[in-house]
Amino acid sequence: MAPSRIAVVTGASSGIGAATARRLAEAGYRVVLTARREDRIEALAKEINDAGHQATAYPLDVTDRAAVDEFATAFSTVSVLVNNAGGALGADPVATGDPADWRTMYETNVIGTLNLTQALLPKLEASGDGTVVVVSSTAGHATYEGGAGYVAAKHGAHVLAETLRLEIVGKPVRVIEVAPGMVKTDEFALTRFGGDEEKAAKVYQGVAEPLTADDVADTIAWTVTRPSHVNIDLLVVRPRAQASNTKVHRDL
Ligand code: 8X3
Repeated sequence: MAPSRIAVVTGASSGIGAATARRLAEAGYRVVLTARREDRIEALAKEINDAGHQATAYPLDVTDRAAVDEFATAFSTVSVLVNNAGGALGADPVATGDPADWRTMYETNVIGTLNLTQALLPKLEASGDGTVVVVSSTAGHATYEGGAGYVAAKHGAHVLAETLRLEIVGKPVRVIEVAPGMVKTDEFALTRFGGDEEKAAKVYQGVAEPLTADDVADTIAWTVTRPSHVNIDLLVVRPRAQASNTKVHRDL
């Protein structure tokens, strides 16, 4: 039997990353789960292995370049890299936003993606059929009030994907961007609002069915499992109740 192809997923400890790891494992990849929280990715790896698929956990902070370079030495080839780690901090207007939050968002959403992509690009190419997925956001394509820090960072992630696709055309590596809109996960809004459950709940208030992490994972797995010559450049996915970043139907 041919050895399973490797799919590395960052931010695999929860939400979209964890759901994507499950989906790619089901699709036959040996998934490598990375995140800072070791207990979470160990538990997920066990769950995936117990289900008869293949997973290993590797604790990693995507902003730590030395650690990322060390991580990359573990592989001779990698077939898929899903850059999912990231997130939002705060929803303050430009006038009062915290520069430290902006910096952290740029570090995780952009530099984290850059670190993993640079470190694994030779391994993706060596696979003869590699795929880089950048999980950006609809915030990478249009702004909204109170979103500037996150929107700027996600625009950065979008530009990274778009530029990389231009630069490596002709090599056997696809560059795919998946841009989700409103997704209700356990942590996204809670992290954004520093653990304030009331503020976090307001984000989804009255919205019939926000996307789930698995809805997004399903789209990511779909893009990855298209034939090699099919490159889904950009997939924007929102719940039916959301027409734009600022136009959301709420039953209140
Ligand atoms: C999440 C979408 O609208 O909270 O990436 O910026 S939004």
